[in-house]
Amino acid sequence: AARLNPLDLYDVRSLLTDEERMVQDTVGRFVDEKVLPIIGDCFDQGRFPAELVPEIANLGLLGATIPEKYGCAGMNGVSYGLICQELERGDSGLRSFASVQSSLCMYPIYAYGNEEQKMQYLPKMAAGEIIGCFGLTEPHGGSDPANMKTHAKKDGGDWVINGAKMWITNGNLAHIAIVWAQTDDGIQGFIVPADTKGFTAQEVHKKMSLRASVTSALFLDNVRVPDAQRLPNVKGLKGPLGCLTQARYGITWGPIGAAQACLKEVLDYTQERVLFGRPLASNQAIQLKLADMARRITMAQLLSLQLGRLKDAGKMEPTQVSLAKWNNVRMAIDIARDCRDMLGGAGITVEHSAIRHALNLESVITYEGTETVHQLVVGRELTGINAF
Ligand code: TGC
Ligand code: FAD
Repeated sequence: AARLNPLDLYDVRSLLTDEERMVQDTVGRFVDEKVLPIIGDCFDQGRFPAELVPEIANLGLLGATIPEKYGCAGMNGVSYGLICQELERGDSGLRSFASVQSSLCMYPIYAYGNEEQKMQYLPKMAAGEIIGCFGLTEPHGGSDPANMKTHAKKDGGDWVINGAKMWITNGNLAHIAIVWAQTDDGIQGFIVPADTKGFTAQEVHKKMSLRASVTSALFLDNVRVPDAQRLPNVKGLKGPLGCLTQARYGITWGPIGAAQACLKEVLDYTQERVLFGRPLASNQAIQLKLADMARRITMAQLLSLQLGRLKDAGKMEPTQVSLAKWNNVRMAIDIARDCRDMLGGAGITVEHSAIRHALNLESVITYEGTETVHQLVVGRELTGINAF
């Protein structure tokens, strides 16, 4: 009898269009050929593989859902999700790079920028020639961005920005930063070129997670930008939160890839490793764990796909994104930790991927809204009571 695909027990792939399958296969090949051979060493060395950016751009993976008019691929939301899933099957750091560039930097320019800003930045960002970072979180508390201290003051035709941002992905790689700042008119977004006087990025070292990704602090000391650098079409916290909804949507898909990588690894390992005279996989205690992983991956796949279909129909709600981000990252981190355990001692080095994924997912469960934040968003939806 034909065996089911252990990484896709419900044949979720059959629910994809030909075009979506093609996107998945193209990114999957790239990850198999270019990412997997180097990524353990990148993590070990604390190095982001910047040499992969041109190919990621050539494949159309940056700003993939933005229309072709702006040099982008014009794909649908499900395809963007599949891109995230395949990249994170490689490493969460690589998916982070793509999430930030696409959803947190290109999306706000596309959604809140004027035509000149879109033409100036989007084609070069799609080509990977301009890299962006997104500065919302501040050192005193990321979960409550409404309480930001960074502020921008109007001075003639310019804005003068002061403040600090913390834990910023791509910070030291970026040519531009999307900086969110308090103004007399509420929170507004600014496109700040990284070479502007008074702007500095300082890389965060000693990370035990997302080691193949650049994370930085940003400092803005009387940074002066013309009004033309302000994103004119949004004011208030809903500006940055609207970007987060896009990125979080992609993050619901990414950890499915990480979990699949871990499951595949232990399926191979437990069949080959012989203990007590039989393959590890023939023990009930092992099979229960493997079966439970397949169950949780399957549920996450169906959740993200339906979320993507809602998104492409223009019906996706932020609460639905919160539920899926919470569920799918929790699913993946639990699987990665269990897989690490099933590899025994071999599971503690980067020769196997489980520990790398498990450690990466410690960031993924924290960033883009912690697990608790997302649980409280769902609780608020159910009860109508704001418990933050
Ligand atoms: P609240 O009163 O709920 O909302 C303020 C305004 O925003 C609107 N809104 C949203 N709009 C779009 N998408 C969403 N998800 C939205 N959620 C809320 C809302 O309708 C309202 O609009 P209006 O017109 O009425 O003003 O705001 P709150 O202060 O109560 O905050 C709620 C809370 C806690 C959920 C929010 O602050 C939050 O999400 N906190 C977590 C912050 C966070 O996720 N930071 C992430 C930083 S970026 C990052 O981590 C990148 S890592 C990426 C990588 O490397 O891959
Ligand atoms: P805090 O907000 O201080 O939270 C601490 C703890 O308190 C958490 O467990 C939280 O769940 C809990 N908590 C908070 N509020 C409540 C409550 N009301 N009730 C109960 N518990 C609560 N930010 C950006 O802007 N741009 C980026 O590119 C970016 N990249 C990142 C990359 C990495 C690797 C990491 C680790 C973070 C990144 N972040 C980025 C920041 C990230 O979004 C924040 O770390 C996150 O939002 C949490 O903020 P915090 O770290 O200040 O924790």
